[in-house]
Amino acid sequence: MDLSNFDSKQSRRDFLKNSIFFAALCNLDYRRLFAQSDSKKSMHLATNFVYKYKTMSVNHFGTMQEDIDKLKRDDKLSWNRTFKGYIKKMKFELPDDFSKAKSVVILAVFTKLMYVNFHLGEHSFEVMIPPQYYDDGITWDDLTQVIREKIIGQPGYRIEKAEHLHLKLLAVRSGLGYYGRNNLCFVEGMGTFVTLYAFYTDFQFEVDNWKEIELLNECKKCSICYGICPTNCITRENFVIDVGKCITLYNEVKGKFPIWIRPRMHDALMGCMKCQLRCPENEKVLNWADRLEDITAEETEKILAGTPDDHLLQSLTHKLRNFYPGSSAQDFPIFTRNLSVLISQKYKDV
Ligand code: B12
Ligand code: SF4
Ligand code: SF4
Repeated sequence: MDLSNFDSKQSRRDFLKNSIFFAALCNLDYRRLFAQSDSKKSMHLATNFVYKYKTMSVNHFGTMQEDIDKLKRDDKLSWNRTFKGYIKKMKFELPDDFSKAKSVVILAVFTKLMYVNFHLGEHSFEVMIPPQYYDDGITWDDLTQVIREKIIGQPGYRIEKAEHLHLKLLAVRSGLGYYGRNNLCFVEGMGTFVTLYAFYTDFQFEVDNWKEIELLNECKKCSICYGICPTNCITRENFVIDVGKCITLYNEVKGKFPIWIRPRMHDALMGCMKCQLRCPENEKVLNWADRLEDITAEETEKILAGTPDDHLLQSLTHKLRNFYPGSSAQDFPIFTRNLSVLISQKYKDV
C-alpha cells in the first residue's frame, strides 16, 4: 500500500486502513488492567480506552532522523518495494502547515486480540484477528480531546495528528516503551498490544522525555520469538527484522503468497501473531483477548467462494467491526485467500 496517498482530511478509519494499522479496543476490563500493571499511576482512563503517553520536544527530530539515516547507510533497511513504499514519506520533520509545533505527544492505546469462529458444515474454526485489524471506534476527536483535557490540561493550543513518523522509534526514544527482539515496541502493562499514535502541539511541556534506544531487559535472556518466527525474519543480534520475509507484508495486500510462505506458517486472518503470542512479556495481556460474533456456515461458504453480495458485506462489516477486506467487494479476494489458507490447514486437524 502506498502511503503517498495520505490525505489529511481523511477519516481516522481511512488513515489507519491506508497505513495498515487499525486500532482496536473494546470492552476492556479496566479493573484487571489497572490491578495487574506495575505502573498504575501513569495509566489513564479516558472515555472508553486505556492509554499511556509521553511528550517530547520536537528539537529531537534531527537525532531521530539520523537514527533512521544511519540504518540506511549501514544497509540495514530492507529493499523490499512494498516496505519502501510504506516508509518512503516518513521523515522526522515538521509539516509546513504546523512549523511552529513545539512538542509531540506519543500515545500507546491498549488494543486486544480478537478471536472469531467461522462455521463450516458441522465444524467450527477459530481464527485470530490481531489487535490492529478491526475498528475500535476510537476517533481522532477522542484522542485529541484526551490530549487537550488530560495531557495539556488547558484550552487554546493547537493539536494535530502527526503523520509520516516512525512511531516505534518515537515511543522508545520518549521512554514510553522498549524495543523487543521481535522489533515491536513493548509498553509496560500492555506488552506489544498497543496502537501507537503521535500528535503535534504548540504547547511546550515542562518535561522533555528523551532516552537512548533500549532493548527490553527480558530479551537479553530470551530468544523465543527468534526461534518461532516461521520465516526467520528475526535475528539474534540485529534488531531490525528482515522485513521482506515478514508474512504480514504479504497477507495485508492482494496477490499470491510467495512460494516460500508455506500454508502452515499462517496463524491469523491478517498479519501474524507468532512473534507476540509466545512472548513471556505478553502473557498477561493475552488474558484480555476477546471474541467477535460467529460467522455462519452460509457466510463462510460465500467467503471461501469469493462471492460477496451486499448482504454479506454488511453482515461482515458489522460482525468483524470493519475488518477491511470483509467490508469491500474490491478487497474481498484478500479475505478469501487468507481464510482459505487458514481453514485448509485447520481442516487437516479435524
Ligand atoms: C511499515 C510497517 C510495517 C511493515 C514493516 C515492519 C517493520 N518492522 O518495520 C510490516 C508490514 C512488515 C509490518 C508488520 C507489522 N506491524 Co507494522 N507498521 C509499519 C509502520 C507503518 C512503519 C514502521 C517503520 O517505521 N519501520 C522502519 C524501521 C526502520 O523502524 P524501526 O523498526 O522502529 O527501526 C528501529 C529499530 O530497528 C531499532 N534498532 C536498530 N538497531 C537497534 C539496536 C537495538 C539494541 C535495539 C533495541 C533497537 C535497534 O532502531 C531503529 C531506528 O533507529 C508502523 C507505523 C508507523 N507509522 O510507525 C507500523 C507499526 C510498526 N506496525 C505495528 C504492528 C502491530 C505490526 C504487526 C504486529 C501487525 C501484525 N499483527 O502482523 C507486524 C509486526 C512485524 C514485526 N515483527 O515487526 C504497530 C507496532 C505496535 C508495537 N507494539 O510496536 C505500528 C507502530 C502501527 C501502530 N500505529 O501501532 N508493519
Ligand atoms: S519472545 Fe523473548 S526475546 Fe522475543 S520479544 Fe519477547 S521477551 Fe524478547
Ligand atoms: S509477524 Fe510473523 S513473520 Fe513477521 S516477524 Fe513476527 S513472527 Fe515473523
